[in-house]
Amino acid sequence: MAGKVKREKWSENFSEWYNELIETAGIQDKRYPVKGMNIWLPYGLKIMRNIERFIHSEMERTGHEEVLFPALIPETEFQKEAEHIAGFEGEVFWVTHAGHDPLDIRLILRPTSETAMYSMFSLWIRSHADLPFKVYQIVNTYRYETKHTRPLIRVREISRFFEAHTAHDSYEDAERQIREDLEIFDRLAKFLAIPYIISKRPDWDKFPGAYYSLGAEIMMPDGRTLQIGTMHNYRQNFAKAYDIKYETEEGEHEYVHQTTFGMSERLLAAVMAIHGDDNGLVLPPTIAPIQVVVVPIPKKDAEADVFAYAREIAEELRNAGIRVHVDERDIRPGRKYYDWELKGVPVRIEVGPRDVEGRKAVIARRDTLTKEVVERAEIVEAVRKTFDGIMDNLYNRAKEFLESHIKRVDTIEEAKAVFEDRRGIVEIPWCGSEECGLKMEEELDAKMLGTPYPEEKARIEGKKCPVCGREAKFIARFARTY
Ligand code: 5CA
Ligand code: ZN
Repeated sequence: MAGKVKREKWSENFSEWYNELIETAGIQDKRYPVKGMNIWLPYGLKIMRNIERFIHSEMERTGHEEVLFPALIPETEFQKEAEHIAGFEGEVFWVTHAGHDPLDIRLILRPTSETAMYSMFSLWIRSHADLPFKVYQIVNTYRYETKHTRPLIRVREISRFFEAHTAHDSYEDAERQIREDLEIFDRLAKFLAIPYIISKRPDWDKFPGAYYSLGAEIMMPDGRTLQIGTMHNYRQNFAKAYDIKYETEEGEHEYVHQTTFGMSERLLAAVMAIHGDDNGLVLPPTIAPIQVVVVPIPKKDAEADVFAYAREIAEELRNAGIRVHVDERDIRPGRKYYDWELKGVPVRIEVGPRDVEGRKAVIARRDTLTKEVVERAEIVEAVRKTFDGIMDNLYNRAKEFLESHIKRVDTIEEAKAVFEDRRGIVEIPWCGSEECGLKMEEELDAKMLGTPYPEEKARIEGKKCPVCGREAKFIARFARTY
């Protein structure tokens, strides 16, 4: 119950809560003198690295190889795929000079790496034996975002941009890749205890140059959605522009089919927003730099025993592979609790003279703010069980929140009422025409996320499009978005 009261305030002032917590929890410093570019602080970077360690292991598991491309792309390469340029030209930073001289061929700072990678793919990919070809990198990319910038969420230097790029001998194999991306994404989401939905973007909002795009969205505390991952099937669009061909077994030369899969530090923003509460961060134990903090509560003049006991417990946990820290600072315990709660440490162990005597310890959970007394001899088991309990609780309460924010409606009036009330995602029948889709976006002052994916989930019968009155073919999702 205590936890619930706290989370209400978090949901009322989410935007301010978030901006403040980024700094107070030691994630980023926003005072760097370039708008939309922030500094990673050690604690924030450690959390992000733990997220990325999981991504690297997933890439390894699925046979993607890591590469690193330069950040600068010649204008001439950038301009090879028409839709891609049209989509990005208003968003790129240019390098026009070197020293005192203007460059003959101007350079752009990559907003994403298709146009950096694909002329090289055309040199590397020769035969069907080279396919499927699967690479990825985690790099900084640059986008001159014109919407309101926000740390981790909408930045102009995306400093932890993950991008996987693949090439295939057929459309079917590229489709298989998209299914693999979805599986990787699902495993990552479980690792972060984040429930999400997948939508197929409408044609007018797909990635520039893509045949189709899928987006993964989460529900933020204020009822707006945040896209935290995308998968795109390019078909042969880029292969034709960059001349990426392979020789078939029969000796024919065919263009490859390509896909990409992208994510960023928005993943960390999602973790902060979804699991956090009024006391600060709540980190899933999977990514917490410190999983357990041990706080000794010594009595005056009898400190040695309590400190020794605390260190002994920490040592045992460390040997069991748990990331643990003993807070031996000379300040009041209440002050220590406050600090570690703010930083989202999943488990706190409190030990005092009576615990030393009775061979016990107190385990405090960050997610529920509840305490439990455990036997000293069972400490490792108890901590592990608590971690599992935290992962389940974080996931379940977030899933309940997401599901309670998705509303099926039949009319524009009902949809409007949802956005006036608690926001969330509206699912409404749609004939499939761009005209009606755009009209609904305008009427609702919301964005169409797209249709539920996989496609079987998007089909409906017996309903009418609320704009034109024709038979509805799909369910379309609308939301106010970040
Ligand atoms: N080339 C494709 C796939 S790698 C691509 O760039 N797709 S994207 O534009 O959708 O970006 C991939 C992911 O990067 C998005 O899903 C989002 O999570 C993240 N992202 C995009 N723009 C920003 C931004 N300005 N700040 C933070 N993260 C961003
Ligand atoms: Zn219609």
